[in-house]
Amino acid sequence: MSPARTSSAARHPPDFPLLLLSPVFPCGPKSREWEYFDGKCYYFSLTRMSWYKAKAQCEEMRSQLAVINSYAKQNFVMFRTRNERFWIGLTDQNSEGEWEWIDGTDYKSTFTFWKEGEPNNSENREDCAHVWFSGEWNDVYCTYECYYICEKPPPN
Ligand SMILES: [Ca+2]
Ligand SMILES: [Ca+2]
Repeated sequence: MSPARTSSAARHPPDFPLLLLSPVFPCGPKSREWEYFDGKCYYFSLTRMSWYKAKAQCEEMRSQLAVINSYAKQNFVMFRTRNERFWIGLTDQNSEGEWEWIDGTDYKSTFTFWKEGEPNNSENREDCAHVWFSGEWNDVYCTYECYYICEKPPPN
């Protein structure tokens, strides 16, 4: 090892404690399950449940089901869901065919990434949306058991 590498200044740079704060771990240094992307923190569940339970689970963690409102976010999600089904915060259960984002984001003027032929409201009972193969979206019945994605702002 070079002398520079072993100097005490190199091992203990004076600003080291500061680096542990938000710039390096914006979702919190003790929150390994929350992943940072573009101003928000995301949780990818390891268990499957209905859309309703997933929604409640996110709320219990002071978050909400994810709202995918850009291609960049879609891309981020796609690489972490690995072709598995994950619920997102999109539903048409209030009015058939009228899709609504859980946070009030306007559906009609916002990015979508439906699989071709979806949403198809199969058997007239598919009112909740999940990501699937290649991250594309599909509607399925809301009691289906999926993994889920929660999102929240970074802690202060
Ligand atoms: Ca529907
Ligand atoms: Ca469908």
